[in-house]
Amino acid sequence: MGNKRALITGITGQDGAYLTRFLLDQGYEVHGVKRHSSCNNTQRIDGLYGQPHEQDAQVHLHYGDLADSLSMVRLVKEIQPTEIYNLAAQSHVAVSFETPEYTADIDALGPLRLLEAIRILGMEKETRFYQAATSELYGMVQEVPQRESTPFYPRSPYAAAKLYAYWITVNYREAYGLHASNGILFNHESPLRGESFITRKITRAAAAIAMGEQERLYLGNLDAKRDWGHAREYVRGMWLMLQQDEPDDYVLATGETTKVRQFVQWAFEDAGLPLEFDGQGIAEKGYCRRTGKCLVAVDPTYFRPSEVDLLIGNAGKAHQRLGWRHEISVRDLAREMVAADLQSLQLKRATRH
Ligand code: NDP
Ligand code: GDR
Repeated sequence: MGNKRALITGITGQDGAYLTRFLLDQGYEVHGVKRHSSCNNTQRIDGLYGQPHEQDAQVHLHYGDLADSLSMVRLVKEIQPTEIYNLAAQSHVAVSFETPEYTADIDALGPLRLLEAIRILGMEKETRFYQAATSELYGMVQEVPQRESTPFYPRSPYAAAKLYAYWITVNYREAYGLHASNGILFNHESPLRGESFITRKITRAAAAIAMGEQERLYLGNLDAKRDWGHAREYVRGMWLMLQQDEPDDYVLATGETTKVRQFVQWAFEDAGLPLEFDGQGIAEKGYCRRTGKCLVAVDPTYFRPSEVDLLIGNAGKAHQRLGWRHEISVRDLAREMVAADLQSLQLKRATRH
């Protein structure tokens, strides 16, 4: 395929930002869908996109919304992308319990709208499609480690919506011959991770407490286990899926699982505040410093109505067929995130004085 032109929905999110950089390095012209917002929501990609009057800009932003099929059809028609990466979603599992209908509209019907846009415009042969599927599909443990053939058992409105998205992507591939692939990605994090997801919530708080700007961190279930990788490495896997002759579905994961409470301990250690578990049970006493000051406590309001207890992925198929492998360990990921949060607080403080 000559003249590579990508359309990224969710370009303003964590993965959108890393994928944009990656595709620019590969020589792509990148188009992204952004939503209107009362506040600037393009911080993660500021500096990458050009102004409309700049002829040689390689990143172009367009207003649109996955809830608005007309805007999707119009953008696909105008841009004529060779690849579409559907990363846009209401991506917060806990929030999906509060906004189940909206989550279904964006996360389930959104991909359908894009797939149908490709079909309506007769672009089945020109446009390849990536769907951001998720390890949340596995939900209640059926088999470990989880791989492509593991049965799904969604445990949230988010996961149920993504289940529809997964199958509609498979269906359009089988029914209409679209080059459409699902990336079943396990959790991936970075310094650009949204601030209400657990890893970033922890690293930001560890940095803020170390700098004397926060007293305590409140969390929910500390016993959940996640397979955490680095977002920078995972976007390459997305791209590799679309470079294959045949479309298919792939797990991307590290194969290592870590408890939330372990990540807490690493992050506070990296911020210079090693914690001691008091042995009494975290729910009662929390994590404390030797001085007895309690820095991390459990607030049951963060518990979910139904939880995914254990995720650990087997990315063997991606290793074999895509040549994809992760390199960054979860321990190094925690270190990088804490360092970035400390640096950003130090910068803020320096500009305040
Ligand atoms: P983020 O929450 O960081 O980004 C989500 C993006 O979707 C943002 O750009 C957001 O825009 C956009 N968006 C939300 N609603 C709409 C809408 N109605 N119309 C258009 N755009 C919308 O998510 P991540 O980057 O972490 O994840 C990317 C995708 O991968 C998501 O689909 C997520 O569900 C999925 N996923 C993520 C994993 C992870 O660990 N990060 C693992 C597996 C799957 P705005 O900035 O305006 O809010
Ligand atoms: P997850 O990520 O639900 O796996 O979905 P999140 O970081 O929100 O939660 C991970 C685990 O930590 C527990 N937890 C808390 N979570 C949050 N956000 N805040 C808390 O205070 C807290 N305390 C404990 C959770 O209960 C959970 O077990 C992410 C998203 O990026 C999805 O879009 C993606 O599909 C999946 O990863 C794979």
